[in-house]
Amino acid sequence: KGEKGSSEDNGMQLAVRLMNEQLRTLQDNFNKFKKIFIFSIGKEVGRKIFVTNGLEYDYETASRMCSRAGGLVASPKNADENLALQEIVSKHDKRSFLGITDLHTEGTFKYSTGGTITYSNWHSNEPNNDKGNEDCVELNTDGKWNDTSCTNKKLLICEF
Ligand code: 289
Ligand code: CA
Repeated sequence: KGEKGSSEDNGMQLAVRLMNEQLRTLQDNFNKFKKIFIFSIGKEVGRKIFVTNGLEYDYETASRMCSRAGGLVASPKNADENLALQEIVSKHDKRSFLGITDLHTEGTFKYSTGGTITYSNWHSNEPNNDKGNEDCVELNTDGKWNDTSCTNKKLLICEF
């Protein structure tokens, strides 16, 4: 190998340097886009991102819209996630559905993905299955949960 290296080596080095520059530009743009996105319509908690479109739908429609977008109706698994969702519902001053129902077995609340819930933040005296017709769960602006009718329209929040 000569001191200067072959022109093929030099070409390769240049190509790698250009690709690294392009990668850095892409990463910078992506990070900026993510910040703007989360600032305007979402919240990031750990590896989850919660996003709303600001509109209200019944549970079935909400579920379909989130899954069509590649996500799920938001389901807080701990107090930090619940707080992030509370901040979204407070900002919009609209209660949201959670991806939790007892549609399968009355009184046993499960995630839309299956499995009994491992975290909850029920309001006192809830869930009460009022009028025998409350199989979905809404998140109030105080962060507390209430079981409610799935045909009500609530703020759409998906998680990704
Ligand atoms: O239709 C009844 C609901 O709007 C809610 O009314 C009261 O806040 C409580 O009885 C709740 O449990 C109930 O879901
Ligand atoms: Ca209730």
